[in-house]
Amino acid sequence: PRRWQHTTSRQPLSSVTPEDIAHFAKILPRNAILSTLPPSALPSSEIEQYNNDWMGKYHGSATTVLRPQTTQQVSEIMKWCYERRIGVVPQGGNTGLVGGSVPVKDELILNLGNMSKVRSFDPVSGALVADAGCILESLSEYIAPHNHIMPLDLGAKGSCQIGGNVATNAGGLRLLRYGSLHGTVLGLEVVLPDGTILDNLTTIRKDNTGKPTSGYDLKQLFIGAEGTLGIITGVSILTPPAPQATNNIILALPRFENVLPLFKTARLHLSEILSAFEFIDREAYELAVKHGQGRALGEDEVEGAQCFVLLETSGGKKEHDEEKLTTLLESLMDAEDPLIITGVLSQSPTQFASLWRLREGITEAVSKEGKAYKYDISVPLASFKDVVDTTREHLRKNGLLHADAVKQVIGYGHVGDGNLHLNIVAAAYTPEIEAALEPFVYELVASYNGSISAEHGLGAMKAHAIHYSKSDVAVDMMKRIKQLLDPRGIMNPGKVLEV
Ligand code: FAD
Ligand code: 2HG
Ligand code: ZN
Repeated sequence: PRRWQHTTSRQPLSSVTPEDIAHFAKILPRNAILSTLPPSALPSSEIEQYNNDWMGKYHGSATTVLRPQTTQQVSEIMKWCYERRIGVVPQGGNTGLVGGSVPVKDELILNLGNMSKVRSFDPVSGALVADAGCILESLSEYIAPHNHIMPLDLGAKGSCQIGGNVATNAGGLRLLRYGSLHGTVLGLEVVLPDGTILDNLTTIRKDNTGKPTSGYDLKQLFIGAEGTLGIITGVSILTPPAPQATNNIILALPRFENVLPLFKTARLHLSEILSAFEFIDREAYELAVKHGQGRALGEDEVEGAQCFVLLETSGGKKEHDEEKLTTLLESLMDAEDPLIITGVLSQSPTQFASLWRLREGITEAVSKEGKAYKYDISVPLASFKDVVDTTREHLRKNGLLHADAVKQVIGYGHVGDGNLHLNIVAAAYTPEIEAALEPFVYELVASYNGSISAEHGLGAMKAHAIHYSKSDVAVDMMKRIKQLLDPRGIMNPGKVLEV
């Protein structure tokens, strides 16, 4: 992986010193300061988990991790770091997949894990206000008795935090139905790099359309900023009522070309109850099964299948939804040239979860198989397969497609959002594989007028490649916003933009 160097024209950033630790001890209780520096002088193994990312691809060398409990404490920490020009990496659940949540050098890690209180929930409007460090799944559990669900869901739900979700503008499995966080986030509380608290929560709560009555919609700047503009400490989000009935079905397709007509047909038949439409290619499916993610379909059911689609419906009435699904299935099977080989409908909550696991569990299966190069791209749906095949062929031509280098090239993703997850599963991260993949993949995506960063963010991985997705004017404007909000460049340096 690329090591980023601080090469800005700004003054260099400072390393944390024992004097800084003495100052932090005035703000935080002792157990909220983890440091290899005196006086605690912990062994570096104690902070290893904070310095390394989920994939084991990006490694920081921070000496110090702070775990504040209140917004006021975050503000005091930032005031000090601003004065001292100490780089700060906000860290949520550390499940990010682009190296954004760990330092590039020895920046201080500000971990939000101790800020995990729900502040309020209005069961009538569904507005939930929570500390940024609340785990996504805990929030789902908190609102479930009120018959509400979180508007987003992702495989990392057991570890990722709502603040991290907002900071990355996470998409996930429900975007097709509930839209992006740019629409569902009502307001944010953010600590700016100099310690100023921007409280956008209270005002917006009074106007739960989420739009400010006048002026700039400032919260939008922090959604997807990946911690480069400030630290999100509180989130107000609109949670939809829980659907009264959910079903899911996995469909085996004889050929990739059927995915698009299938999507059109499913939308036509299911209209408002279609809540997810996820693509899994054959190799991704096999990998999920191999690593025990969900229940495999029968041998005869997958025979001749080139890919799979996981489809979910969420509606108001079980019988009504089942009828629609059955009619869809019948029309798919009855056609002269059927779009699907078979469809397996879940019959119980356990089967429902197991079918979802086949899709949600791919990332975990990949990490059990090897080290993954992940490209989270937007390209026209019709080109999903071409992108995967072309990349595989390119690696083959470079002599890298064998058990000791690249084991597999797989594709899966969110069809409804045109978002393909291209994963190259390697035996190890090596400079040769990275050189073969980059900029190759970025140029391939550009040739389809796609985006190199659909939902995971740019982080450290793609800061240098932002030009593939954004115009010079847009990048320049981003740099100016960064300069305005973070003039000393202390917020998550080296991420998103190379400044
Ligand atoms: P972290 O990984 O800790 O941080 C991510 C970025 O946000 C970093 O740049 C960090 O500095 C910044 N950040 C974190 N908290 C804050 C804060 N409070 N204030 C300011 N900045 C902050 N992503 C998707 O979009 N869709 C998916 O379907 C999806 N599925 C996943 C499945 C698995 C198994 C895994 C491991 C990851 C998946 N991801 C997915 C990626 C990841 O889970 C998301 O990006 C998630 O939103 C990150 O949340 P986090 O709390 O772990 O943030
Ligand atoms: C998903 O949709 C996630 O499963 C993770 O966004 C994708 O691991 C990946 O590449
Ligand atoms: Zn995804």
